[in-house]
Amino acid sequence: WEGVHTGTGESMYAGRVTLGTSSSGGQYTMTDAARGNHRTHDLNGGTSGTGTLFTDADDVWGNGLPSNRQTAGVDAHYGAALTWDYYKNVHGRNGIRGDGQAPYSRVHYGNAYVNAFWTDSCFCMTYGDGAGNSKPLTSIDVAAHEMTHGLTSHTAGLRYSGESGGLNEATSDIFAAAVEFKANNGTDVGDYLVGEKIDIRGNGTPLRYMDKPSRDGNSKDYWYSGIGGVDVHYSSGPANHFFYLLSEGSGAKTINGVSYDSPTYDNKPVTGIGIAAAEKIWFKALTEKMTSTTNYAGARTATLSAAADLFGADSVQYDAVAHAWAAVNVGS
Ligand code: ASN
Ligand code: ZN
Repeated sequence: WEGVHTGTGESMYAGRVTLGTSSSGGQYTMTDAARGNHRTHDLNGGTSGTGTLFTDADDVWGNGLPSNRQTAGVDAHYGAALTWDYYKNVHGRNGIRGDGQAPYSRVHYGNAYVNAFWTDSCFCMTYGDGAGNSKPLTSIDVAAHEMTHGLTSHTAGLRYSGESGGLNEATSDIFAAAVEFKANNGTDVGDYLVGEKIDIRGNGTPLRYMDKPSRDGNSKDYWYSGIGGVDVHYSSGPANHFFYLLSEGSGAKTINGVSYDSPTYDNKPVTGIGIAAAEKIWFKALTEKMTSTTNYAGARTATLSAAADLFGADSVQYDAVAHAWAAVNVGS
């Protein structure tokens, strides 16, 4: 009776989903054998250790409500699966470490904890339940953001401070958006917003906006000398803005029902090349060109080099990379 199974989950953020599960010892476990044995654990309010692996008698998990302990597990497990599939199917990468092994996920961290995070030392992602207005921190884009910190750590290794820290954060936001577009499962269509479903401020606004990062009140739209001194979640702004412009171009646009209006530093328009080309360029730059100390100027060089490798130095994609960086005041 041991084996690989497909369970059913009632998630909080994506409706009814299928889950990779396993059976052992007469019960099902949240162990995704088809995706590097990604496991989801219940920390049950703890703040350290592995907690307990979620188990279930009938392979039907959660009920869509946070009061059911399994529900947060369903969303975390599903978000990790989508992210695994994204890196495999879009970029040909077998796991964020490239070795076929998945990290594991921990939910119900602490008491009313309003954050989620990646930890290198446990090779794991951790999610809080939120507090007050904010909902559990287990939406698809948040899961993809955290798991991508693991990819960055095992590739470029962008140091988490200064300009490289902003690029590290932007990388997580960029692939969070890319995973969401790829998931496009009806309840979670793609957008260039980060954490919109968590409702962390209780007024329906997302954590971050990629078309014009300053919409959050803190993030920077454009590079400037000294940007390395601000919080990495704000110095990520120019790179998020670059990725939006490279994908979609400047000006007003509505995508999947969400309205954007992306400005440029020099007020010159930028024409986008589509997210499918843009995500290939960022991935190649991250995994083959950037290092732990790459700054904004280095990210420009890395993405230009990646675009030249992928599309040629005389391609529209290469020119668009140069134009999108100029539009966020990097290079000329
Ligand atoms: N949720 C945050 C992040 O992944 C946690 C942190 O500040 N590192 O960026
Ligand atoms: Zn982050």
